[in-house]
Amino acid sequence: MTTPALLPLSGRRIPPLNLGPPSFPHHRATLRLSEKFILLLILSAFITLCFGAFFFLPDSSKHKRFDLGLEDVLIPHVDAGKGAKNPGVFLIHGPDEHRHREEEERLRNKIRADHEKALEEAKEKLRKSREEIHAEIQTEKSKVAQSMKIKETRVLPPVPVPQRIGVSGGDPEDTEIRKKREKIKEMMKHAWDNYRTYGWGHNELRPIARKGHSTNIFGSSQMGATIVDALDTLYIMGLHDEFMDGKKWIEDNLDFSVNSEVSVFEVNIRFIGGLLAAYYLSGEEIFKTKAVQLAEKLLPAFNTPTGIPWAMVNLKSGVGRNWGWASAGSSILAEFGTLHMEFVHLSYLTGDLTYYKKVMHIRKLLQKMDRPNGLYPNYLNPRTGRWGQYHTSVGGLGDSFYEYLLKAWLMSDKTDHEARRMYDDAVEAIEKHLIKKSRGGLVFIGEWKNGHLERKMGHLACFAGGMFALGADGSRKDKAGHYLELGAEIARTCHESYDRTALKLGPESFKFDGAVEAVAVRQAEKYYILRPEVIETYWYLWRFTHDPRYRQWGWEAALAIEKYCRVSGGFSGVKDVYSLTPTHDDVQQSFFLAETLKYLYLLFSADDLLPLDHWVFNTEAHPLPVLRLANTTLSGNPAVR
Ligand code: DMJ
Repeated sequence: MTTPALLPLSGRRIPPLNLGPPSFPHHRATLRLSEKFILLLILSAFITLCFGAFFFLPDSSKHKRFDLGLEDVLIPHVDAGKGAKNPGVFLIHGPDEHRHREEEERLRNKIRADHEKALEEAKEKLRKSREEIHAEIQTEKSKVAQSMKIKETRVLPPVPVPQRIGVSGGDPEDTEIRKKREKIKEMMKHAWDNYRTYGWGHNELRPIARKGHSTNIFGSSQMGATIVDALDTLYIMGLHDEFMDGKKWIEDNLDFSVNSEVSVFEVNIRFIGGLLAAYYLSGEEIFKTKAVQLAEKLLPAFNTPTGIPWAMVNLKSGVGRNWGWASAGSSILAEFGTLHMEFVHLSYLTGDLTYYKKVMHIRKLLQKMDRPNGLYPNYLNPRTGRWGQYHTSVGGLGDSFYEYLLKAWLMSDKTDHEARRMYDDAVEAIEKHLIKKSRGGLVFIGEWKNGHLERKMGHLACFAGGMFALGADGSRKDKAGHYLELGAEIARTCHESYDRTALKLGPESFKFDGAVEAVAVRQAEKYYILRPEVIETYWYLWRFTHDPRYRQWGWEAALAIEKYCRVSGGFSGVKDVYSLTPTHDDVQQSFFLAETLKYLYLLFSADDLLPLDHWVFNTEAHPLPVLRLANTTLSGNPAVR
């Protein structure tokens, strides 16, 4: 790079005024006054001429083009505009020239200095030993770890905590009902105590082998899934010693800085949901702190080209990926669509809108997409933003997405109209294309696969009975009665799926094909793994109708669980509900304590325990309070609107 010669504005040279000592002193004394006067006159005429020449030059001569030849040091001219062809050519306005020259010089010096500094640093590095370099890297690492720790232990802003309404009590008046409720509490104690003895700290329990158990959804680490999932059930049942025991384990052991790949959905609904519910019920800060620490670890899962999160994320590295079996690398509707409730609460509690924005982005993206027959396919590719296989279900892979649309509306104190609209549209399409009546008069929800309806309903889809009942109030065209009735029909069908088995426990999935109604056909669909959905639906229907049949059906299920799933080391799933000599699968699922036993307990409690106008249950049965934001904001801070 060469510095261009800088020329004066006019291009002429002005002879310097000699104000110094006279150049011909020997004449000085001899000059007379008149001569001095004439000289002065000539001088002033000359100055006037120069001055005039400067002012009367044509305007264009004031602008001079300079080709700086500096492609990398650009001081764009204000008039250059977007279409300027040669960014190296500058138009320099007269009065600005000096400033530009200085700026140019400054930049050049800075570049030179930076280069020299980088060179020095590189030389310095080369002189260092491997050990020294290694030590430096370690120091840098611990600095980063330290700053992350500070972030982890940071004090969260105080926000108005919603009132803890109906967090205990609910004693039923009827003695018979009270006894049943006591029995459910005893079952909870049996499940918890055995986990405490044989599986403490592990994710789940093997009640027959009497040891810890885990699956890939929890990653490779012992994160005490059962403890976190069970906390709120223990709390509402008044099992306070057990609750405090769980709290202590969480305080001392629950650590998310582990090299472990977990399911974003499962960790969100069980851990974040469980911790948030424990916080709102008990008011203990530790649960909120842990929920936020974990949520921060999940955020890298959203780093995809579309913002649709990966199904799994490594809690340490933040690397995400999808399940190998999910339609050509797709993310799953029921997974990325079941984050809203927890993430809205996280933003509320932290004052950090990041969580809220992540889930709203998902919603906006879904709204823009075409939906075949108005139905949402279960698979969406997070790289391309396109649907994967056209498979729609209200059971597995789709279920809780619909549930969260409705619950987003309820949780917002019925102000999130967009969510309600999306729920109503989705339910209308589901009713039109997926809900059918069998020959024997049972209403079921089928699955849409590549253009045809499969007449099969999963145990998971049985939750929809409760969802339709919960969404009845506020439905379009005042169809509340219709949706309550639809919920009741689904409850009846799911009860039939239980009643038509040997164990009075429902299979994983059942068919409606010719003479086959509400019965599993394939061996691989005959298992019952302590799932809650049918009992969940009984409970919602009970709350809205107080029809005693729901308590009766719930009790039948409780007795069957007690009879066929209870073992001395806890509770286990069974492999074939049509066989009177059941084989156990030897797994006590964490959702048995979080959901199944909680819904049973609520079914035999009075309605003032966790009233539905104040609490909304996440898909893992963790109650989160309705956020009434009229006097505050989502970030909890009245100043941030
Ligand atoms: C639970 O983890 C949740 O209810 C989820 O939404 C689906 N299934 C299991 C229990 O069956």
